[in-house]
Amino acid sequence: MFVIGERINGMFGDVKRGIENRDKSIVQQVARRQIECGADALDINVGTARGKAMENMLWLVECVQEVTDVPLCIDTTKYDVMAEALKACECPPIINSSKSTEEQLDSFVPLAVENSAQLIALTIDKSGVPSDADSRVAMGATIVTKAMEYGLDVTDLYIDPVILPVNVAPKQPVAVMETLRQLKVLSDPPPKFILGLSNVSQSCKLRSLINSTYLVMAISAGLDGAIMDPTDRELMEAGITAELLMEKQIYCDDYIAAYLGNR
Ligand code: THG
Repeated sequence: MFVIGERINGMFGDVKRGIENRDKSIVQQVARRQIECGADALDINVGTARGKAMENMLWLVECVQEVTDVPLCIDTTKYDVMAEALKACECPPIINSSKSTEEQLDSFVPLAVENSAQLIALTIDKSGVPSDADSRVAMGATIVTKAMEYGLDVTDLYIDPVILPVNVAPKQPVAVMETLRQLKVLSDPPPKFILGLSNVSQSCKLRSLINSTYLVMAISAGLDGAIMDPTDRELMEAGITAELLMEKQIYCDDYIAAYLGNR
């Protein structure tokens, strides 16, 4: 399971204050804690913090790189902010994200190739997030075709079928799993699959339970990783156990400690 820590996001009050006050200690603390808990990479998103998106992003990248050497997952829809942030990354980064429109793929796929970056591509087009699996699968095929056209290794490609909150979009969790099952057999080797897991429980009660239950379900449908909260221990343990039962880990009595220790 490839775990991208979601917490360096200006959507969270502590990180937002850290960005606005240029207070490195708050942000670096959140970065270190996620790594200690098992994050393989860190999502970097300036969210709604006051100030210029470009300056905020470059400050965040520099701040996080002072305390970690894991790959950064640059989370912005702005091409110029993405391009500058990638240049500032010391470790091969992850581009988060491109939509499935021609225009976006024609700019973000070459950007990934030029920067030796991995790319997350969303099954979102001009009309937004599709309500069914079929449209998502069609967009997934477009994404893989574009990757091949520009010479992006398919193993450096993550497709994100985009999960929405279950309280307002109750058919989406099933549609996303159906998409995962269908796209897994699209190419050999297949691309990888990722989700912004916490979206599923936004504004719901029992968030942690919904997140961990859906993580297990999505892993059984073929999910490879998630942008998620690695500091939620039960969530991490549920994901690791799902991978054990999918025969992606070998059993030993201490399989959770072995997984977290061996990364
Ligand atoms: N796909 C990709 N990238 C993404 C997403 C995705 N990046 C952003 C997001 N979705 C994933 N990250 C989060 C981070 C936080 C929350 C949800 C998804 C979240 N935040 C609290 C809330 O809104 O209630 C913040 C409140 C708080 O606790 O302070 O739920 O889908 N590729």
